Amino acid sequence: MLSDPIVALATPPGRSALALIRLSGKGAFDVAARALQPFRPDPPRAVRRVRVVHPTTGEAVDDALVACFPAPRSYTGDDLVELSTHGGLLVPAAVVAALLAAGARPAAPGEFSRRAVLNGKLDLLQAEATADLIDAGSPAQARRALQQLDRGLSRRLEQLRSELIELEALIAYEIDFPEEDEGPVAPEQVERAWGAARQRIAHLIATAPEGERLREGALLVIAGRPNAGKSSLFNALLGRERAIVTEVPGTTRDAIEAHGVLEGFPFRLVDTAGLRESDDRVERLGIEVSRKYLAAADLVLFCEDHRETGTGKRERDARDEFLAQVSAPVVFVRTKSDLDTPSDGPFVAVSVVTGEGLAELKRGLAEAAFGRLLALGDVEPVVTRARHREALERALAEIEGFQTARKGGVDAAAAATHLRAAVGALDDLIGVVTPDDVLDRVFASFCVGK
Ligand SMILES: Nc1nc2c(ncn2[C@@H]2O[C@H](COP(=O)(O)OP(=O)(O)OP(=O)(O)O)[C@@H](O)[C@H]2O)c(=O)[nH]1
Ligand SMILES: [Mg+2]
Repeated sequence: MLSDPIVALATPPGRSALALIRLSGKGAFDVAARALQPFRPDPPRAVRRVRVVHPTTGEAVDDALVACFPAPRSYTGDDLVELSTHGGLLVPAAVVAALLAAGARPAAPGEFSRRAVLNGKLDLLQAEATADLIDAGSPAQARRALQQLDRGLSRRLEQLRSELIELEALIAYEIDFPEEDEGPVAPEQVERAWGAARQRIAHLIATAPEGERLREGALLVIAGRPNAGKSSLFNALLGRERAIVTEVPGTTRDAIEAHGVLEGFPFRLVDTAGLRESDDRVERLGIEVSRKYLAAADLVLFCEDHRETGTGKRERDARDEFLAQVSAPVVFVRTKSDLDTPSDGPFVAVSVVTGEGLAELKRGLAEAAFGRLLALGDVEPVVTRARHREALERALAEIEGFQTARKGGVDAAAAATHLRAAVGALDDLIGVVTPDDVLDRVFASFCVGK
């Protein structure tokens, strides 16, 4: 059923002072009345104290606070009850059990937000932003999610949508009066409107690589010869001793991945086995893994200990051969600068002993991985999911199709179908009319209670 009463714990289970339970749907207040004493939904949005009692056993479960949000002024758009109970493992579960016994059913993951979308309280982009905000592990992710929750991207798309509809209106005249050469609408006007819409969509698509990277974290792979100081730098960037460091070359034998935040941006840092020819079977496997990571990297941090490299031709060749295989941008680092006489070059000199160069390196990495987002600031909307990018690419293809059709002398009505399709792609994106399978995909990753 679409709006039957559902219940779920909205906070994570475990030891805590309080827990929040949500109950929503048609008849939610009746369900609440069977388990809460005393229960009155009026006045709305006011908090009052209640006793939670299991409706069949009569057992007292908790003393709680309750607030009622009658439809449509609630998160879901249906009647909604929010209960603050005591925390821990037992009490919240017992309160949920009491509400289930009173007639609710357990909510599926993301079901509250899904109803909010179906009831027009949130658009699909905002629902996604809710999930992103909860999952955010860095300030930049949180700011971006908040901006999307605030309809930053939605507004931009709605603006685009109305521009396309205006363009449709412009050529509607040609559809109605095809035999007239000079209508009231100059061809340049159509051309201008078309060009503007096309450019706006292209701009949004161009934000996608870094926008998607912002959600997932930039894959930063630290590479270099054995003993170059890779693991030391990995630990220094993470701010904790995650990888083993020794003076023995070949210490790291497997790739180690960890989440880190640099300059407020999310990174997936990977420490790798030093690249060299090796007879050791385990080390060879590690080096193979390093190569796989290098192939997938968004950014490579190439470490060199200048006291050891750059001497022999063989080593220089090995370095060049390595770099030729990397397609991601490479940031060069000269390690152990405390042991070395300083010199200039296209690299950042760092020392994990003195901390020299680390701040500069972090800034450089954030700039290399998220430079476009940094330039856009937090106000310009950004596309953060493959779903967004695909819809915009579809819209762009239709807009191109419109122009091709016009240039090819196709009649106005047929050309206009491309504009319709472009508007449709934007509607899918915002979630105006959203098919069930799209909703299933969007909400599949949500947690229960959201
Ligand atoms: N003085 C100084 N020593 C460093 C610095 N960074 C690393 N070292 C030393 O260099 C040695 C190798 O460091 P690691 O971080 O294990 O080097 P690695 O590149 O991970 O080495 P493998 O895992 O064997 O490939 C250790 O003895 C570190 O203490 C530095 O900035 N200054
Ligand atoms: Mg190492």
